[in-house]
Amino acid sequence: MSDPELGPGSSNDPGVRAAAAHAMTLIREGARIGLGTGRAASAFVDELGSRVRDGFPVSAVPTSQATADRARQAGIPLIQLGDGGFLDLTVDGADEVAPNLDLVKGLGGALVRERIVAAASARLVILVGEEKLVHGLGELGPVPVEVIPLGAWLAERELQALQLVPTRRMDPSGSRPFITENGNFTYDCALPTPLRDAVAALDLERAIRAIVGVVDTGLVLGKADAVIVGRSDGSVDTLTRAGSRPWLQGQ
Ligand code: A5P
Repeated sequence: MSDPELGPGSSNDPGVRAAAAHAMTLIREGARIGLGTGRAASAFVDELGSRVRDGFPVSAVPTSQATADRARQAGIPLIQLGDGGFLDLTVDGADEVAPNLDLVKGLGGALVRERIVAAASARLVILVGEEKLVHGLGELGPVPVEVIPLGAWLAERELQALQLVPTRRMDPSGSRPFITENGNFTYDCALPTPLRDAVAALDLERAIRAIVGVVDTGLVLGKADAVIVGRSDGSVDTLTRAGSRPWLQGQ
């Protein structure tokens, strides 16, 4: 997992900070908010916390223990998913953003909870630095896949049969598998080539989900309503689904 405090894309990166500050303009008093996991989501938690400490009323559902801890420290009131119905929005990060706002998520290890909380939200807003914008998903890194440990051997073979190169993620010690907060393994699956378009992404997502023992994939398709892209000079762009660009075709 990435260190949330260091390096490009960290929660202290100026671009990520700018995107997080801009996301605050979307938050209304009394909002019920899903809080993602990772460096960009942490930057947003910090921004939100500072407003809450000034008396701004919100409540939030975290997508991981790390985010819950950070939100509590920041003074943000936490609620259970389902308390009071749907959330107004979820704010999260992503590992890659395709031209139509399809995403790869999960390098931070919380993809299942992130998907559940996003599904219980009226809107999903993603915060990234511009280095995460790609022409085709899989361009920068692997697609994470969460797998029930009992099914791991079988799932690994099936992932290979889809021409993926799955690597079981290890914990920071390097000697034991990384275990998600749901008690599962994660396979980081390298793609032979980036996905050409939204149809290829959907086909791959369906094929992976059809494997016995797979809980979820990091392909988050057709879900993001807006992506706020932060740049190191502090400027931001907001991309919306309506303004999406073509994928790899015609490049
Ligand atoms: C966590 O499981 C992930 O989905 C993160 O949202 C994603 O990895 C982006 O993380 P960063 O904001 O740390 O790059």
